[in-house]
Amino acid sequence: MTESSAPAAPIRDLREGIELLKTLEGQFVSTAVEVDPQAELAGVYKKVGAGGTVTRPTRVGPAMLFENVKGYDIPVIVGVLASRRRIAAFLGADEKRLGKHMLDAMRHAKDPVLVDSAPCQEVVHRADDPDFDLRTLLPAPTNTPQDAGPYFCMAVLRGTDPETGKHDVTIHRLCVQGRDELSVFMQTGRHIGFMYDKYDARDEPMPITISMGISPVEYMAISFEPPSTPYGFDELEFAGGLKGSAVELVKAVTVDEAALASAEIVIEGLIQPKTRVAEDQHTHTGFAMPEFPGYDGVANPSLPIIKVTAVTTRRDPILQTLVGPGEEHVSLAGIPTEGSLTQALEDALPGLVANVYAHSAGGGKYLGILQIHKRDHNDQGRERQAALVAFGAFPEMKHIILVDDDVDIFDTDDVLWAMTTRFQAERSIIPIPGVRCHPLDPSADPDFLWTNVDHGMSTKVIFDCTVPWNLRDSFIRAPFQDVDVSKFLPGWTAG
Ligand SMILES: [Mn+2]
Repeated sequence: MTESSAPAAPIRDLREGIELLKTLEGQFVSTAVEVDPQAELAGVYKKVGAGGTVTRPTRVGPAMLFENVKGYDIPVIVGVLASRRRIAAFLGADEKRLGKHMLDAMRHAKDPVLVDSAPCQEVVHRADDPDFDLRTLLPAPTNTPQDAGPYFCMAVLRGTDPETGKHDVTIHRLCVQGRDELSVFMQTGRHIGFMYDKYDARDEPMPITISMGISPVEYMAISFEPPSTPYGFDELEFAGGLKGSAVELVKAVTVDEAALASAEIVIEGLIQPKTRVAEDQHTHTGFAMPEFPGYDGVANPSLPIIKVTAVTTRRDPILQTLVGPGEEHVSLAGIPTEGSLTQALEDALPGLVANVYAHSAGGGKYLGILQIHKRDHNDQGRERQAALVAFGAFPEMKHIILVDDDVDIFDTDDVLWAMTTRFQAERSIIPIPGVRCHPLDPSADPDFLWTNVDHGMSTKVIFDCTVPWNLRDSFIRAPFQDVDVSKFLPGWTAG
């Protein structure tokens, strides 16, 4: 793998990101036709560009701005990060080396800085104003008609550990529950949730800021998860590395916490101790919203409540959202996964793994494709060791496909070609039964397979589609001449 260099992103915030997309062919569309934020908006974008694991038909398409949202003055943008091409443009990086680029950023981390004033506080709506109502102020969409309620899906929570003073930023799903109330789902082990547990035990409210519509570059950085970003590691330092300049924070107006200065919209509030509500308390649908594996999540029966104290915005703010289990989730989950896997594999087996793709079909978590560079007969069998390292680094990884370095890991046709012509099931499938994987995979259940003694257990599998070293001469692809097509078709670009 190549030398580490300091990344520098060409954009500072969402608006510069949108302007950049407008200069790229096929990466941005907008509509002035009125759209209902309840299910209709997501229904439109599912067809236009959601991609990922959503119900077909879908595709990877442009980001989309809905200028005219029924009942609201605020437009909604969706799908900003729902394509590797766009993310590469935002980061100033090679589309096929995003994981590596993320890793380089981690080596150039920068402390965030506090600024005195920020555009995200140009307009202030205080919750103690009797006219304040979240439900009419911000166009939170639902993804499907059976969602528990309207959700903020790109909500970056920032909190502080009451004992250590360390900070964390994490995206959590927030469901609107009333004029000044949001429920917050924090999966066990997530860092903001760990902090909240400490406040909860002390019976104290936890100050929180919720930044939305932040710089796309910042969104990518804060999506890194453990083990790459252990508890106490402020992901905003890493975001500074990815931007090439320090992330700017601004003190909240009504709570003792800071928000991201680049945000379009900030919600300030206090997570209440000792209080829990059912996520679908008003709708009783039984469902939350679509999860990344492509199925609807179950409404949580017992979630903490955020009492909102203020909403601050830019002038003419834009609300940013995503469509459930689409390509945007794959980007946010999978590209950081690729960065972490790249690191773990290079540490364990230097030079063996040429590239890594956390494939869309697994939501960026369940399915990994490793491109293996066998150098001599000693590397025969090390490809399987690489798969074991990847499983070790990411417990949520279920299927790993190994291919040679003449296969394009981002071209699923090519990967399936390798799985067809460089694969004999009896020697090429390596199942590892009875491993705890991820509870949102519905097949990870004893009813599906008896060796799954508990829900969340799976058979991990290595699909070794690499050519055995001693047979390599029989597997040389037909050798076409390499030509410069732009000589024949001016302006032609690959892909
Ligand atoms: Mn964290």
